[in-house]
Amino acid sequence: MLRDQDRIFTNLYGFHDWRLAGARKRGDWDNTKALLERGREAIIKEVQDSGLRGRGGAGFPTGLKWSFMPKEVGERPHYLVVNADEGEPGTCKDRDMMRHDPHKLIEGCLLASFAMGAHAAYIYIRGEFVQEALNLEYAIAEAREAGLIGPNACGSGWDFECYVHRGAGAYICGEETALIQSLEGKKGQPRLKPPFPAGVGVWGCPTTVNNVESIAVVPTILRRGGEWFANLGRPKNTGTKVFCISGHVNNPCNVEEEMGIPLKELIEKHAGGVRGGWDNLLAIIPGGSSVPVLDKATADDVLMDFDSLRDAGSGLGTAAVMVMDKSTDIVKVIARLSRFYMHESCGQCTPCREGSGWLWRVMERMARGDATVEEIDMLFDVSKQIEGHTICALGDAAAWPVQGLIRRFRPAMEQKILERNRAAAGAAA
Ligand code: L3W
Ligand code: SF4
Repeated sequence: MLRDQDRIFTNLYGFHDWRLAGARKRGDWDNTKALLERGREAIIKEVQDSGLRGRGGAGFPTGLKWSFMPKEVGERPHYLVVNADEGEPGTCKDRDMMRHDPHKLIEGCLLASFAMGAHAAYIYIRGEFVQEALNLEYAIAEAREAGLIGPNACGSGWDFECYVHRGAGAYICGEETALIQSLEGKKGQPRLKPPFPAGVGVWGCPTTVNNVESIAVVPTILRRGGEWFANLGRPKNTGTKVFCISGHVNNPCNVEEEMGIPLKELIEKHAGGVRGGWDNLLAIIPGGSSVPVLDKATADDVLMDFDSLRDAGSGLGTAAVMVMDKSTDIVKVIARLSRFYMHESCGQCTPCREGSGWLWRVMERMARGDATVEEIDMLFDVSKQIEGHTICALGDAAAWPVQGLIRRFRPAMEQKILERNRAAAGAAA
């Protein structure tokens, strides 16, 4: 279990003042100038040494991503974009960080931007996060007033501005290329990669898009050292992580823990356990709605990190842990998720546009038992035709929950079909 002294987001629960005075008492903005004076390469190396992997879902190494930015700033300015469009169902960690710890994010923006040669950072925030956007704007104004950002930020000689841009409620704008389009004032639709944003990003300029948590942990990593972070968690899955635990638990919460904590321990220590006890557990979605569901047997000993969950047939995703006890109709749950992805598909690619709607319609029938057992295999086959055949990961995200359901809970689907057939036969008799 994570020791209190290794927690980064000590203000996560909002007990203390999130404004500059409170943030400073917690160590934020403490001699940031000295961190900047280490130089661009040294900052990137420290983040690489920490083993930090992106906290938005894909787990791509953050320091490596930064290293893709051109070393020299030529005619095209460099930009940092913070993906604060937190829309993944079950996920509410970035919201808490921006609400209760905005200065960690702003200081992280300065350090990351400097390391990548960017004089401006855009925080693209989900439109529904009204209070968080207000807190961020307030904190940015405080930082500017104190000379921490703006011209000659922290007395370092580096000019840096930070802007908040509010989204308008589309899940797909959390995909990095759609986010860039939206930031530019265009329709928020993903585009093919490559080119990656490090080559062609905002207004065609070199850009790095990072999740809120990935940037907010950077000041602490630089102060305490990449080695400190790398010693937490497990190899290739280092550091602390904020988990969002919701559903059928006694105490739903956001909690920062060590990467690689056993799932069962996470739920029992921090969320008061599963309603009715661990044996009453039916299923868990461990990383936001885009990753496949786990059954209890797998959840019993799986560790909460990128590689362990991948090996278990799921993923860490955004680390949003959704717990379902035995009262849950799991087929109905996945049908509801299918509706979500169908609704949020931007419609550019045929497999996603047509396939997500098709999955939803068949899943609705499955939830009613109004299907044949053979259609379960067909459903799986069609989901495979969507996976990997689209411009962005939303197509995969629509396919994976359905595949997870069929892999782990096929008997529940067959049971519904049999029951409906039996009821129909009884009515006809
Ligand atoms: C330069 C290369 N850059 C990869 C960069 C790339 C991106 C990052 C990861 O999807 C996942 C998705 C959702 N040169 C590069 C390179 N990059 N190769 O690395 O890229 P990628 O394509 O693996 O993932 P992605 O498109 O960023 C994100 C999953 O997250 N998700 C949901 C997300 C929702 C939220 C939210 O609400 N906050 O994050 C949940 O699992 O399914 O798999 O930056 O440019 N050769
Ligand atoms: Fe749009 Fe879906 Fe294609 Fe992504 S996969 S670009 S959401 S149609």
